[in-house]
Amino acid sequence: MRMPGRWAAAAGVAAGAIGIAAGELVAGLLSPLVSPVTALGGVVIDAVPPWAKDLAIQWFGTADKLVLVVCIVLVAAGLAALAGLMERRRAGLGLALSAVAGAAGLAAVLTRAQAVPQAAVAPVIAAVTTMVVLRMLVRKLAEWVPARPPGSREDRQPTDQEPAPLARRRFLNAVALTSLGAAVAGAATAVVTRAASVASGFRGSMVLPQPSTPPQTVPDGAALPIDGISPLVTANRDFYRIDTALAVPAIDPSTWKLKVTGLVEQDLELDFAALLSKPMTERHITIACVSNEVGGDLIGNALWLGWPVRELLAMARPTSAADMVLSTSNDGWTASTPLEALTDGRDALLAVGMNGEPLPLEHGFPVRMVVPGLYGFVSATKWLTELKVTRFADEKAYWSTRGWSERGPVKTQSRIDVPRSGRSVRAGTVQFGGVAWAQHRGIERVEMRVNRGPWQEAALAPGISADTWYQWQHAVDLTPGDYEVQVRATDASGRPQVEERARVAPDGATGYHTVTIKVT
Ligand SMILES: Nc1nc2c(c(=O)[nH]1)N[C@H]1C(S)=C(S)[C@@H](COP(=O)(O)O)O[C@H]1N2
Ligand SMILES: [Mo]
Repeated sequence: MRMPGRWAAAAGVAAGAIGIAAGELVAGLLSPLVSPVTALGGVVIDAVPPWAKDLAIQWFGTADKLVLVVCIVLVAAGLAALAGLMERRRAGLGLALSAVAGAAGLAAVLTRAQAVPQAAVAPVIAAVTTMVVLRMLVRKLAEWVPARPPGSREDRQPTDQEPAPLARRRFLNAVALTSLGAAVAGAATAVVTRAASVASGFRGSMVLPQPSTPPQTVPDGAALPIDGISPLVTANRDFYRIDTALAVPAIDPSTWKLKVTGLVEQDLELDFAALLSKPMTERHITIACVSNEVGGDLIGNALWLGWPVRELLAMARPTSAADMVLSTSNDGWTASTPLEALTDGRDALLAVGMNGEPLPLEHGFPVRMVVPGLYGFVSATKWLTELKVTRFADEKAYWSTRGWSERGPVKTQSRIDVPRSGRSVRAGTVQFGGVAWAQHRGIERVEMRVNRGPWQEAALAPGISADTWYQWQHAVDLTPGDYEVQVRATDASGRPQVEERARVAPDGATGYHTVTIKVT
């Protein structure tokens, strides 16, 4: 690319950067839950085909959002550079592209679940700022390097008579100032959104109520002393995170409300103070993602504090036609949970606490659902705002409209945590260990086999309850060589884990976790 072209592209990027930064700053002040960038990202997330979600999780794990943000930045930079080039070619062309991008941002912002009318201001500010700055920069560039006159093949180079050095300096200064302005606006946005979440959150100062139904005691021996085995209870900072929220919803608990609607005799509305005053139950419950591959780590066990959903539903009194509860989050995500799983006496909770702390923002603050025995995509709604009592025949949840099943009972699974696959270990007695789960049914037996030999029963640690995972261990004497080791579990109703391999879509993976190790 010739030099003036490069500078036109740079002018476009600088103009786009300051425009986007200005838009994000205005959004941070006016509509903290929805900004042009997060709204466009949300549209992309909702629009990508279901297999792409799996691929993203497979390739990037829980860093998939970071990757998306990087992609958005790259696309925005590319478009901005293009706008710069177009504007240099013909005044107005680059402005038109900026206006189209702004209109896309406006449409995205207004169609998000968190949309508020004032959210429309940010994309307008972004587009107008970009256009004004772009025009100004391209005009300064033309003063330095006049665009080619019609019919000529080359940009005209400055001649001795023209005050090129001065014009050049003016243009470069303008680009530098614009970039500085973008950086300042970006930093201000970070401060403003931070302040908003701190102000709205007051999560830090929140005191959790005491449970009137305290947790089951963890039986002796439930946590095995094996190096590298998954801890029996997963620390909050290590807990897997899966959701469609590009920006974590920062919800002010003092304005939070939960609505109960649909096929009920009594519509209800509950605020946070009312929820906290209810008799709380505290329970260890293991939750897992349907996208968890065999041997994967999209699963965790935490101590959840909450009010049983069945108590709330009992007040609303579902009609006999209902068979499902569609839960909705602040950001418009939905899950379809069988009504029965919420009323059959299991500890399905409106959770406010996780491992003795208020819910972390990314795990659903201030309130989420946790339902033993169901995958997260049909039960574990974070940033919960509504429970609509309805019928499977009438409503479909977020992932069910994208090729996943409507119901998601957890499949019995087991995992070898140590030794890790691919590791070398010393010949002699080799200690194997891991976890097995079949939430709400419980685990009865875990077996291991080496090189497809006979299944050997492993030592199964006592579980905290049928709703949590169990640790297991098994030691075998191995001589030097390569080994393939497999594990399988049987649930407490006597049903063995399914051997046949199935992919995660549409309702959860099956197959035996298989590791290969080298014994030296
Ligand atoms: N609001 C909202 N809640 C959600 C999701 C989501 O995308 N949005 N994802 C669900 C899925 S698929 C899973 S597996 C669990 C994960 O919960 P965690 O991130 O706290 O581990 O949250 C569920 N709740
Ligand atoms: Mo999930």
